[in-house]
Amino acid sequence: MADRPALLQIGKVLPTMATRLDAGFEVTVLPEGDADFLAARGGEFTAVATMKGISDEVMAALPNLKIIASFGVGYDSINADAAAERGIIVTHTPDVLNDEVADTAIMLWLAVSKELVPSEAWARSGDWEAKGAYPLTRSVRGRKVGILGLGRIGQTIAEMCQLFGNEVVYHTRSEKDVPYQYYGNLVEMARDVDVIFVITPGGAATNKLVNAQVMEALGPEGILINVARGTVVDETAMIAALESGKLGAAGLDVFEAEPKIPEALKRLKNVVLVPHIGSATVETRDAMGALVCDNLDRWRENGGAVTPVPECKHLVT
Ligand code: A2R
Repeated sequence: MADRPALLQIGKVLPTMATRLDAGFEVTVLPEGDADFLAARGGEFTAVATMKGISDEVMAALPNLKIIASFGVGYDSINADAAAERGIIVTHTPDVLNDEVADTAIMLWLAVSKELVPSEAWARSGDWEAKGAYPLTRSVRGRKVGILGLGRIGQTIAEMCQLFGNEVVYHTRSEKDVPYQYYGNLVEMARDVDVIFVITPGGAATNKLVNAQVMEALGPEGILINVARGTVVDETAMIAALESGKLGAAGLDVFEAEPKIPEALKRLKNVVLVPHIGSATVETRDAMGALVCDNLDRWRENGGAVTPVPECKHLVT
């Protein structure tokens, strides 16, 4: 392997990452809108560092590619099966963001239940003086919580819910060895809980998993929190359910066509919307960036990787 392998950078990296990438690699940033670039130079690159996935077209234009180091735990914007077939290792950044994303999920739940946004507006606008105390809100204490996707982040959310005295139940494809009740059927779980936290991966297998039936089962008092991917929830059905009151409220960090958010969703009062900030703190993003670089450095040193995605584990010795 070359001392300083040629690395293609897709998207903007953090300053701490740029320093480390430059130390070990000959870095070229993929120019946007330059159709000729890959045809001319695609063969040079053996490594990719990406902040925003990689399209099938770009992957196909890199015939000598050996590793794709991706920033983030979700890698639904990378065809990992196709990469594995070509012997390309895909890596991601699990675990280092569990606490941050769980914090964001709990923040959204608290903000929705305790009506942070409208009550803050009440304080600022002078309504408090003019109209008196803000109407009573709902407590998160003692609620029954359903977690859709009890993986690394889902389990962290479950642990945080212990602090509020919540009973936690969950739905996944396979039952886990955990002290929480398992539901094999998502609609049945939705019927039994006060809130659902959505924290599965994105991609085809989970597309619109939370459909109208699930949201209606969650009900007029129910709360939906999505910190996974916008695609996991049927957004059109969610807007209809929130508008009609069939679903009580929602706290959303992710959207189907983000950064676009449907106007109908923005108009709703029973939602809290944040711009995909799940893991977006200085501390956690630095930790994620460091793990991207750790993966690339390991590969440069011995062809391995620290955190390959499951589809590519067999490529790493
Ligand atoms: O289904 P299982 O037994 O493989 O459990 C996984 C669950 N899951 C699903 N649950 C229901 N229906 C599905 N079609 C389905 N597919 C996967 O989601 C597992 O319990 C959980 C994913 O856990 P981890 O792989 O540990 O992911 P992590 O680190 O918690 O992150 C979850 C997602 C990322 O993929 C990003 O999209 C987002 O959070 O940041």
